[in-house]
Amino acid sequence: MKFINPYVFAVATLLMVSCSSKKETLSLKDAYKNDFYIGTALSADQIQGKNTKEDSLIKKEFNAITAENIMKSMFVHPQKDKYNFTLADKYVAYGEKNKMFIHGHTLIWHSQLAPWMEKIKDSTEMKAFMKDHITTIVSKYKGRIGSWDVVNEALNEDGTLRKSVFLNTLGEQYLVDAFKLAAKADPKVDLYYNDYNIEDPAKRAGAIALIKKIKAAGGKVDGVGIQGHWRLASPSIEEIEKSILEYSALGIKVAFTELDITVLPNPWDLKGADVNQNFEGSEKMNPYPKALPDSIQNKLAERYASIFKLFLKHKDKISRVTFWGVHDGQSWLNDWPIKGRTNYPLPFDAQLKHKKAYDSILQLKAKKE
Ligand code: 9MR
Repeated sequence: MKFINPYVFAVATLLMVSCSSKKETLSLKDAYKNDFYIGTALSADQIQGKNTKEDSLIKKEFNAITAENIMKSMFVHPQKDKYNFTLADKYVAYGEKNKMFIHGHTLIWHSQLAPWMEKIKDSTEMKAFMKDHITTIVSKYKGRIGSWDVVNEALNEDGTLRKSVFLNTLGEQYLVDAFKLAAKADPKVDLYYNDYNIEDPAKRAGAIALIKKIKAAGGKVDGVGIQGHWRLASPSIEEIEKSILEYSALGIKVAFTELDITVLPNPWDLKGADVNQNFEGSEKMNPYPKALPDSIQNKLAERYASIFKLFLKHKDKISRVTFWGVHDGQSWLNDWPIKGRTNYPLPFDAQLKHKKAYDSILQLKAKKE
């Protein structure tokens, strides 16, 4: 038998191991580490690490987190004089333990309000609520949370202000007040305005006007959160690019905060269809209950690739890209706008296996570096 130098053998083995482990540890967060944070939204179970497989996937792939629900007002502030921070504390501790960027979602939002908040009718009471709510929560996590969605979804599709309980009681001043209160409670934390469809021209113009007004009135706005609940064919890359450019021209950061791409038919796209019609249980509206056909899997991968290609082009303007959920099985899009469907909007499937979309996002970096 030929003599093998044990030293050469050891080095070769080491090299093989390190190469293969390098391949194995390749992840979204590592691939994009010099570009922007890659985040995910965590459910209450994920915050508590209940599923070990999901937990290792989260730690491997993501370096930023958002609480999908547990920081919303109905959960943290269920009664006027009562806060419940049990899960929020666990969420922040989870991020710290894993050295992740921690985002706060969300302070002022018309949805998922506690019932007592819905009953607020006058400006004095609403002012007191906002002061107490924002100051208590932001101060509690001062220095530990990196950014907050201060106001969420204040706009209608045409760019006008949504008639929320906040607008009805305080007028548009509530927007300025919210940002001022948050900055006072933690002067260093980044403050965002977060909304969906604000890459569409009319709503985008409304968002730009709103951010300018808040800033002109002395509010601190550090960034805009474009949620990114998108479709395979829309919005166009051109509109997304225009949005990145126009928002960053305001001197603020751009984050994509709730990215997912639905592959299912939308009842509102069916021209002439009655949206009140009951689509639940309809096979036509739930075409892939068992698996996603390759042709659509490929389309999803191509769509993610073109979106991330654009993000990379503007990485100097983008602070964070967060997927709305860890895997397809968790996505809110399985139940909206029609309950009980099977959707495939994320880079990981319901079995936690990475999809072609994941590969296409990683591939962009492999080509570059
Ligand atoms: O994903 C969230 C879902 O579990 C909740 O039921 C829903 C309640 O409104 O909120 C979802 O998250 C929303 C986010 O907080 C704000 N932007 C839109 C998201 C999808 O509805």
